[in-house]
Order: sequence, then structure tokens, then C-alpha cells
Amino acid sequence: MSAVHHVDHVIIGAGFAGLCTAIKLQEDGETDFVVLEKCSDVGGTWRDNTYPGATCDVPSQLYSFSFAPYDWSRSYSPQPEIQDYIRSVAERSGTLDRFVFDTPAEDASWDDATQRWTVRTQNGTWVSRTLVVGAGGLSAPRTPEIEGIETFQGRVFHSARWDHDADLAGKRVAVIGTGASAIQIVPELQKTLEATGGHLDVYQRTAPWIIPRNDRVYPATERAALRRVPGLRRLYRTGIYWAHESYVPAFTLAPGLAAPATRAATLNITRAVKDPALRAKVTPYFKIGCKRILRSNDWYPALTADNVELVTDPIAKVTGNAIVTADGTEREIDVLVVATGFWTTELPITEHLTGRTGRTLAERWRESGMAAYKGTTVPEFPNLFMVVGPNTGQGHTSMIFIIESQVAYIRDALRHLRRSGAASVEPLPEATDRWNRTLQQRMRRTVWTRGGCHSWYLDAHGRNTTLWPRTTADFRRRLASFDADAYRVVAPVEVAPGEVEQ
Ligand code: N01
Repeated sequence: MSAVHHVDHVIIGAGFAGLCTAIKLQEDGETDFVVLEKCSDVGGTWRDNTYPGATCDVPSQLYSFSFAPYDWSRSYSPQPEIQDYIRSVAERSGTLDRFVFDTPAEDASWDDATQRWTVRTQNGTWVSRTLVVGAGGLSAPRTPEIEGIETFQGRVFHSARWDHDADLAGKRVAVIGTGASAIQIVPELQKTLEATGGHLDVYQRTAPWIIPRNDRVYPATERAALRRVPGLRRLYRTGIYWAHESYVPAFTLAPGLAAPATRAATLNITRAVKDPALRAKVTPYFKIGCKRILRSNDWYPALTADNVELVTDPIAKVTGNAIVTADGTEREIDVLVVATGFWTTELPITEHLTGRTGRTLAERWRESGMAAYKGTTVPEFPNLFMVVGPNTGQGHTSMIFIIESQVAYIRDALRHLRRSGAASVEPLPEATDRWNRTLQQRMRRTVWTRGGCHSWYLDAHGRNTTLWPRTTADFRRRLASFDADAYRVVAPVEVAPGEVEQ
């Protein structure tokens, strides 16, 4: 029989969200916790996405915790540097001894009788007062449902699970997708294949809007100044933060404000693409901002290279060695890369979280749509806290600001539990409905719903359950303190000595 461990808090996931929670709980003296991580390292999505060209598309300065600044090498840092940053923060934090790696949480359920969560894994069971889920909103790769894809005989892999053993030299490679991942992968693949006589087909369903990326290496003098001049790094970061916040009205209030971005993106096309037929193919049909605005200087030049073909005819099927498009054309390939995104509105982990009524979170959300109170807590799920929960996502800035805001709210909830002697908190259905009604009303005016596109921001009913429709500063203000009056606060049950604690 596997061991049963009793702790105060279980945190699921060792990415930015789980790590931030662990560090901040420790700061509060809440040291009795465990972080369950399915893989063998910290980093979450930044550990998983190792595809060629993986780089942050939000400035590096915003890719660090406010409490752990970093000496970034350039304005948009590559994945290995971000992963090194996360690892270095984890090592310095003194929390790593409570991280349990290679231990996916298989299921977690709340027991009202004991007022505890029970989290089962193959390596043991953890029983805890609270459960913090930091499993990530972009962590479960979504593979396309294309006829015959399972019959393909060559290597096939998702962008977030890059197969570094695949030999690409001189090969015929296809990439399906033209989202944030693909636009970073394709220019790198194009160069590799060009150097080795290989060929690349890029399958585009929807052309994205892409603005130039003002990437630069920080000169040594600038890095030294950022390290040494008191307050300079903070000032720098604050400037970048507010510059990005200033984009929000163009998304949420008046899409007309995005005209300069549309001009920059259009110029990005006309400068690089001279062939009118290719220009027509890469020019988006929807309003800028409806899907994530991408940043690249080398996407369009890569598409114009001799060894690349941009295919816009819909894919009909995949055979053992080719992709066949609806017009009947068959293009033979050796390797297939699916850069087709993630499960975002139906999060797989919710199938494995069971609340006090016996329903899973997935069942609840299938009925009512993905919705939480303040993106963090859910009725029927006492002492469950989600980091990067529903409607907390960002298209314009770093998620780390949101993560820190949510963790501050969770800490305050735990303080409330300590001070009041209560055993559990769970948001009231009325407060949750009010929060989401207001949010969805606001959503109607946004470019995400009115911009004429279909994106991963929207669920099957066309509701945007992923993004926050205001500034991140506004989000932080709303989560600044735990609002117990919006919660069902439950006193401890009478338990015979030894029944819960061991
Ligand atoms: O995924 P996506 P992603 N047949 O969903 C296409 C973050 N990120 O991995 O647009 C053919 O954006 C799909 O087509 P369409 C960032 O938040 C951050 O690129 O739906 N095509 C689309 O082109 C980003 O938004 C960084 O018509 C199919 C593509 O696949 C999020 O991750 C870097 C298809 C999927 O694009 C996801 O980006 C990378 C099918 N059946 C990613 N199914 C940073 O730098 C899907 N597509 C921080």
C-alpha cells in the first residue's frame, strides 16, 4: 500500500505559478506544504517548450518575479535563459526540498467529513487542508483531429513536445499551424533545411497579425547599469509594464485605437512579401487583437524562401507519407510538426478534481461553462485555489503579474483561515455569478468577441472564458485582499482525536 502523507497544503505544478505559491507560503511561515510535479524539473511550460526558436514574446524584463529580478541578456530572451531563471529562483528559495518530481496528481477529492483534500499519485497519497492548482492554462498539447494522422509513418510531434532526436537534415518537413509557436519554429526550420537541402511546407488555416519584434542584445554597459544603479531596473520594468498596459483599451473598449498596430503589421507584410499572391495569403481577414498579436521579424522572410511553401488549402487527410489538401494535391513529407496549440477552455486536470458534492470540476464546467470567482476559487470546491484560472489570461503582457496577484489573494485567504479558526472557505454561488456576469458583459465590447475571428480564447459556445477584460493593475486591485463576505466560511467539524492529524 502506498504511503499517506499529511500536510497543510498541496500545490500541483512546479511552473511559475506553483513556484511562486511555494515561495510566498514559506515567507508566511506556512512551511508544511508539498509541490507535486509531473515531470523531473521545475519550469512548467518553459521546461516543456524546447522547440527551435522558443523565445518569450513579452519583454524579458516582465518575465521575472517582482521579488527576484534577473540580469537578462536581451529584450526577448530565449527559452533556455528563462528556464535557467526559473531553476535559479527555485534553488535560491530554499523550498526545493518539498518538491516531489515525477509525481503527477492522478486525482484529488474533497471530503466534507474530514474537511481535507486527498490527492492521489502513483508515489503516494497526500491529505491536505488546501489544494493550490498551478497546472497552467497552456500546458496540455492539443493535437489536430485530421483523418489518417495516426497512420503517418514518419516522425510526428507537437511543438510543445519537440523531438530532439528527429533528424531533420535534408528532410521534407510539414508544420501545421501559424500561431505564436509556429511563427518562432518556422524561421529556424527554414534555415536548418536550407543548409541541408531540405524542404518545408507550412499549413496555414488562419493568417495571424504579426508586428515587428524589437529584439536586441543588452550591451554590457546597460546590463551593468541595471545591476548597479539603485532603482534603475525597477524603473525600467515599470516603464515596460505601463507601456504594455496602455494597449488594453484597444482590446477592450475601442478597437479603433489599434490602428497604429494594424499599420505596423501591414507594413511588416508589404516590406517582406513582394509577391501579390503570397501577400494576399498572409493578410489576415479579422481585426488586429482578435487573436493574439504575434511578434516576429523573420516569419515573412522565411515564407518567401525558395525551400518553403505556404499551403492555405484546407487539409483533407494525412496518409502514411503525405498530407493531402482539399484540392487533391498530395505533398510528401518525412516529418510532421503539429503546432496546433493547447486545451485552453476544457482543462484536462479538471476531470480529476472532485468537490464536496461528488461532481468533478469538469462536470460542473460542462454544465455552466468554465468560470471561477476572481479566477481563483469555485463554489462546491472548498479550499481549492487555482492560479491562472478562468479569465485570468493575457494577450498583451506577462502572466507573472497575474500569478503574483493571485498568490497574494490566496495568502490573504489563508491568513483569514488562521485568524478566524475556520476550516474552509468556498465562494458563494451569487458572488461567483455576479463576478462572471459583469465580466461577460464587459467581454461583449472586446475585440476578442467582435473582431471577426475564432480563437482559443473562446469556448464551444463562443464565450471568452480565458482572458481578463481589463488592465492587470485592475485585476491586482480587485484581488488585493480576501473578501470573506463573498464566501461560505465553514467551522471545523468535531473530529475524534487522531482521526485527521497523525
Ligand atoms: O497555439 P495557437 P500556439 N488544422 O492555438 C492551427 C502562448 N505562447 O502554440 O488560427 C489546421 O495560437 C491554428 O489555426 P487557427 C501564447 O499565449 C507564448 O502557437 O485556429 N490548423 C493556429 O494557427 C499563444 O497564444 C509564447 O485557424 C490547425 C495554430 O494551429 C499560445 O501559447 C510562445 C488545426 C495553433 O495556434 C498558443 O500558441 C508560444 C487543424 N486541425 C506560445 N488546429 C511566448 O513567447 C489548430 N490549427 C510567451
